[in-house]
Amino acid sequence: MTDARKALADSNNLEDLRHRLDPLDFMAGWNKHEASLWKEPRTAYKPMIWHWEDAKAGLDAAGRLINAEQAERRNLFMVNPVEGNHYASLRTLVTAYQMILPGETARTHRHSPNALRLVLDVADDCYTVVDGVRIDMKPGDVLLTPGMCWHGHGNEGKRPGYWIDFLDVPLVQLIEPMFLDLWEGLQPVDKVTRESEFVFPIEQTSKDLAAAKRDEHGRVRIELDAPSMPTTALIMEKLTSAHHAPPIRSTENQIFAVLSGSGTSRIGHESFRWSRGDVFVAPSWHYVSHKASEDAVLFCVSDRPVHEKLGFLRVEVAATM
Ligand code: GTQ
Ligand code: FE2
Repeated sequence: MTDARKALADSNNLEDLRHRLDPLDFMAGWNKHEASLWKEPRTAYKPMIWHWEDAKAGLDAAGRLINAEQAERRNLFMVNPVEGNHYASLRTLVTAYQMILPGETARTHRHSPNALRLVLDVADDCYTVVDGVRIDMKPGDVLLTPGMCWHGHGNEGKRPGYWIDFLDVPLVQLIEPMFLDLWEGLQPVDKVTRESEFVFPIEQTSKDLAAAKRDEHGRVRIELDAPSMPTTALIMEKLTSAHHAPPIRSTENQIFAVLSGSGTSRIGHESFRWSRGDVFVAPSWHYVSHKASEDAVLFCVSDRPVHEKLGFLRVEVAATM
């Protein structure tokens, strides 16, 4: 036995034992500095809102100051102001506003994180190319770029195009399977279509929302069926000023983007007033409820499938009086 090991074995008291375990990078469970388990989720991530008008002003300035080639993507990430965080919007997800100027291309690349976009303001001829398929954007569309699908963006129109990106990058950073490949320029287009598994066109979403029945909580919502997106659930919810559902909390991390209308949402103990284009986030286990002041549609991106797959999903509805 080495001397150090002998000393360890012969420890006379807990204090000695701890000092001899230290250099071996053992931590005695009875000496833990902080609890490793707790009664219920207590995320440090904060309920937050970001306003579209601010993002637009920032992106328009960036449009004067940096081109798409220099920027790779001209985007503004929505960073949750948690100590040590410089990127994520929530523990598992990140969201960003992105803008592309007329005549620009944002070169093709692919990465293991899954990404999707909600189109905000575009005119004709603003598009994404996913695996060689050019999809022209319309406001309200949801475009998918599943993990490792090649994707780039272009704008052959006359006006800047703006959209909101959602990615599971923080989850990938956490579990580490990060891969990225770059293409030279924009991938050639084999096909131009809006009928693709990569797009949920606004026309269809509107029809489906109009036909949707209220669920058990009185919510009018549809889930976009995206089997190629393993980590996110995509939900469109229609809110009317006459109805509101009870507060619901879930282990999910949820990002909400306002597709249309205005209202107020309560996330935990905070209230946020929102209107078109704004983005707000509900970290795990915060009660969420929405109140529309005029008819509104919210788009929700949640990490629910991750919780479901791993057996962690819990949902609770607040008792109503
Ligand atoms: O458009 O490919 O906001 O890869 C962040 C990472 C957008 C994109 C973002 C990305 C993209
Ligand atoms: Fe990307």
